[in-house]
Amino acid sequence: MNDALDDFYAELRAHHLEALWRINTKIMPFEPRPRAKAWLWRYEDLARLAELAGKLVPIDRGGDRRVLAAINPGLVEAYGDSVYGATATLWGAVQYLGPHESAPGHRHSPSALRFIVEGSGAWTTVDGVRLPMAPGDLVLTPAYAWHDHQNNSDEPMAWFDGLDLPLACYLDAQFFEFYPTGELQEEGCGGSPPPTGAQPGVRSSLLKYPWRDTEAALEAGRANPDPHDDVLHRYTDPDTGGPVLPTLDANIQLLQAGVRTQPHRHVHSVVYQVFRGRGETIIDGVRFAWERGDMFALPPWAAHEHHAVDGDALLFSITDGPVLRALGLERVLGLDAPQEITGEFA
Ligand code: 1HN
Repeated sequence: MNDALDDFYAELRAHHLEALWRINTKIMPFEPRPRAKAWLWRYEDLARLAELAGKLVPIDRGGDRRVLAAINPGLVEAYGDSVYGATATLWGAVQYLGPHESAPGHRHSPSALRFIVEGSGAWTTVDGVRLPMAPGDLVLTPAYAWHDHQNNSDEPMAWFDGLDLPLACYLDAQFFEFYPTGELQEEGCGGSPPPTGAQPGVRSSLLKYPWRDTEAALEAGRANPDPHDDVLHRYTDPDTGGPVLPTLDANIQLLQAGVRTQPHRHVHSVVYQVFRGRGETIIDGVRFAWERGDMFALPPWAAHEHHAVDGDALLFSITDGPVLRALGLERVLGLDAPQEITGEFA
């Protein structure tokens, strides 16, 4: 009898089939069991290693970007070296340009944004529009927009890069082109139509969200805090009210001194970068202490709550919320009681 069953399973395998009852709890758990782990990358390490990369690795003409990407160790455990992301869908990285360095033009199907934590004197050019970058600014490089970066100052410059690249990789939907000259765009050169047949989504008419406006929105938001996120400002496309990029939401939240947010869970994953201040986020019972410039990843469905330590703190973040909502896969659940702390991230 068992021989017959073993033979049957072997024959299934030989025909490249599998029986649902052998895999159902793996592929259909009662709730998400993400392979990505909650993780934190310290700015101390990011800044030091980015600077070292600046010394060791020149940016070749026609080459690419000096970017150090967050690689989630839980994804590596599950999938080996075929997945590169801070979460299964989100790329988070630090990009570094030395004094008077530039990163040449290119464009691609994944959508990207930059958030500046520190430094000034550099700009990103998007379809010929020069966008100076200063702390607190958010700059978009939508799908198929030509973009290059230039640092004309005597100081190095580093910023956070967020992309939907892991998702695009999973969907095998990456297209990439070098700028035709292989160099920087001329200011005012304009964009180009997307490659034949490409169907990029809605592009926000606003490509830069300056800190001044964001700060004003946050100050106004103090009057209307959210129990789970305190003062949350979602960056939006001014024409549609929708997300800044078809696949990505960008948010910044002010954690007011003395406020402890209530825990909640959601299916969208998040990559945070600390813009200002210090604080703690409890994720599934583990305490993550953070300070300026640190980057941390929140996997799908992880319980989390935040609080600032020593005054106000500001967290910038990206999420794949627009994807989850478009697919009908989002779920958001508030939790009643603060989490019990069971460990420290070290
Ligand atoms: C990219 O185009 C940039 O333009 C940064 O600054 C990071 C990571 C993967 C693929 C493209 C940039 C990137 C990227």
